[in-house]
This record gives sequence, structure tokens and C-alpha cells, in this order.
Amino acid sequence: MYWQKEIETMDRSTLAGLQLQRLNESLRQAGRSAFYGGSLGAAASKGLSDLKEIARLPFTTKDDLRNAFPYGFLTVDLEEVIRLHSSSGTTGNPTVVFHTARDIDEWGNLIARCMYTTGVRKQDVFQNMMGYGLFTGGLGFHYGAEKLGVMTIPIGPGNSKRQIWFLKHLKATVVHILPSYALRLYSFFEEMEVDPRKDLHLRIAFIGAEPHSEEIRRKIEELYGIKVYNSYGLSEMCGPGVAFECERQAGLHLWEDHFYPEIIDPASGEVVPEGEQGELVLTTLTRQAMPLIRYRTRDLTRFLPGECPCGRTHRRIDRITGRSDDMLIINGVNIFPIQIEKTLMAIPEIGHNYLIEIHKENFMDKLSVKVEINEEVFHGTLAELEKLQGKAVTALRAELGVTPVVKLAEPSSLPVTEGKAQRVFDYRHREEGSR
Ligand code: DLL
Repeated sequence: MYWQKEIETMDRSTLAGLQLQRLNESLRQAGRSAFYGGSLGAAASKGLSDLKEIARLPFTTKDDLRNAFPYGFLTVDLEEVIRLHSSSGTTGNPTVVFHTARDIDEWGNLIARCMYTTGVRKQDVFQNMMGYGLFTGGLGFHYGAEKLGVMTIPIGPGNSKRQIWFLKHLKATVVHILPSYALRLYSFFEEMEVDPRKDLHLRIAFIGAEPHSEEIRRKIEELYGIKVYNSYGLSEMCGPGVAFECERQAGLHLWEDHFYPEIIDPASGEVVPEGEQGELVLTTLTRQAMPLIRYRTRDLTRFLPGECPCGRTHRRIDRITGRSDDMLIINGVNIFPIQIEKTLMAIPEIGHNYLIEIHKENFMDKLSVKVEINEEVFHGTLAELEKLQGKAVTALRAELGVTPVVKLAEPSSLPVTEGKAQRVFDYRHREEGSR
């Protein structure tokens, strides 16, 4: 059940020794870039004598990556670089990440480790529905699956009818898909007269790349009759393959032989006590072309206590509850979009898609939640609809401490995107001071 048993089950003190050795190599390597050049001081030349000393080094942020565009973080000659990826972003310089052949190989190994952990084997048929190209979801998993020896269908996202046709006729057993797309794809099955629970051979889905609640995972499992595993990663580290759920589905093992994690208070920058929620900060331990030291991911999580019964010793993080920069402040109350999703998905009559809008009205913030309802309720009576609306408002008020306006929408009527779902629309900055 282990892809690299020795590493995955390594005792914690040996793992710490490996991390320190790799950290010092990474610091030396990072010191070769224009960005880190002088800023790491003696840490780059002499190394650290204890992992904890890393807390003395400065953080690296996404703005640093943007400002150093295009080559400020590169540590090797261009002739050593074989690939570039870039993370999504609509304004300013994109963040570009370079890979040497060894980086790509290590990344492939990490993905193979993740897939193998959940029981994927050579005999499986893998339909990769994540975007190929600059986004890391498609190519990242592609190389890992090939390393595992699994037949990979590089179909990418979209064209739902063709997806279903492939799933059915090629008897795909494993898919990699955005959670929002898994829910949307489901609505096409009825039209094609395919029952995903009976007519497919599917058994596993990997979902990630966007925040989603436990309720959404369970919903996808139920709709398709499969096991769904949470996969976390970011382009700056490599892409997917940073942290992954094992067969226990109880938190994501963060692969500590490749990444050194810290969890900090986003306001003070101090490391929080073990187990407390905060922002995940990652240092690459094996990346060649572009090592990053204390990179602030902005993703909020915590270390889960105790050992995992699966035998892997790498610590587990909790699912990402949001980003420190996507917290909404509604009339002074702090709210994370995931709280809204969790609450809505616990109501059985509610459908799969929702949108959050915030407006300014009479100098006050107004939170509106538009949510699709399921077919059955949609064809019900007005009284039933009003009852459902009241139920959603009450549940949201109890969770958020803010009373939202809830608007019920027809099934499949809210806009969808091909890439990561965009669900929050904050119009306040445009309406500042308006009446
Ligand atoms: O989304 C890499 C990836 C691809 C991960 C496919 C998993 C599967 P970026 O486009 O750079 O890379 O976006 C990274 O997406 O900082 C998180 O905010 C968010 N994210 C990624 N995975 C998860 C997850 C890829 N499982 C950003 N849960 C990260 C919640 C996630 N958020």
C-alpha cells in the first residue's frame, strides 16, 4: 500500500534529520537566485543547525514572485530548465514557476505516491479532467499516473457529453476533477441516460484546486457511488502533490520529505502552537530550479493531532477552510465562504451551485446568497419554497451571526466557469458610500 515505504513511514527523528539536510541544500541553492542572493545571509552559506531556526528567516510572498518576474527566482541556467507553469491570476505579472528535469521527476513521484496510497494500480483507467497547460492540475497528475503505469486519458475539462461517453466506453475507474465540475457534470448524466452508479466502472475521484467542504465531498461520493479524496497543492511548490488524503480520509498527509511546513498567525507572522489554526507556510526541500523559502500560501489550516492509523508518519493537515485573503467582513463580522457552503449543503432540498454577493446599501453591507434548489422542490408549491427559504436563512444566521438575503434559483441556472469556480462577488468597493 506504500509507493515509497521507507520514506512514507520513516520515524520522525530520521525524517527531521533528512529535512535539515535538505533544507540546508535548498538554502544554498536559493542563494544562487537574484531574489534570495544576499537576503539569506549566513543561512545560505553555512546552513542552519536546527530546523526551528528557520523562523529567523524572512517570508516569501506572492508579491515577491510577481515583482521578481520573470527570472528573479531562477537558480539554474536556462538550459537546465525544461518546463514552466504559471498560477491563475488576472491582474499584474503572473507567477511563473520553473522546473528542471529532476523537479519534474520528483513531482511525478509525489503524484504516483498519492495515487498509489488510495489504491490506484496499473490496471486502472485514469480520466484526467483537469486543465492541461499552464495550470498544474492536468500535466502534474498526467506524469504521476504514467509513472505508476496507468493508462491515462488526457481529456482535460469541459465538453461534458464527451466526458461521459469516455467514462462509459473506456470503463474509466479513476478521475481527477474540480469539485465544482464534478457536481456540474452530474447534471448531464440523466440527459444521456447513463446512471453513474450503475453504468460506469468508476471507483475513485481526486478533487482539489479549489476550496470545498466535507459536505461537498460526501455529496460527490453519494451521487457517483465512489470514494473521493482531497488533494492539495499550489503551483509555487510544484502543483498538486503537496498534501493528500490516504485511504482513511482523515486529513491530508503533507509530504514532509519534500516540503517543510509551518503554521503561522497571519497577522503577527509568529508560529502558532501545534494544532491551532493559521496560515500554512511552506519551504521546498528538493526543488532545484526554483526553491522557495518560507512561502506564505495564504491557505488556512491546522495540523491534526495524533498518528494516522495508515502508518504514514508525515503529519496531516486539516482541509483548507479558506484563504487569509478571502475572509469577508460583513458589518464587522468575519465570515469565510466555506461556512456558507457547509451550511447550504447540509440542507437536502438545496442543489449544487451557489453564489455569494455583497453590496453596500445605506452604508451597510448586505450579504445575498443565491442558491440552486433541486428539481423536486422547484416543482413544488410556493408555500414549500417560502419554507425552504426561511430554513436557509435561519441556518445561515446561526452559523454566521449575520442575516443574509437568500434567493432560491432554478436548477442549473447559475453561471458556471470551466476552471476554478468563482462564487464570491464583492461589489462594495464599487459602491463605496452609495445609497
Ligand atoms: O490548484 C494545484 C492543484 C491542482 C491542486 C489540482 C490540487 C489539484 P494553483 O492554481 O496555484 O494550484 O492554486 C493553488 O488553490 O493555494 C489553495 O488556495 C487552492 N487549493 C488547491 N488545492 C486545494 C484543496 C493548484 N484541496 C491554490 N482545497 C491553493 C482547498 C485548494 N483549496
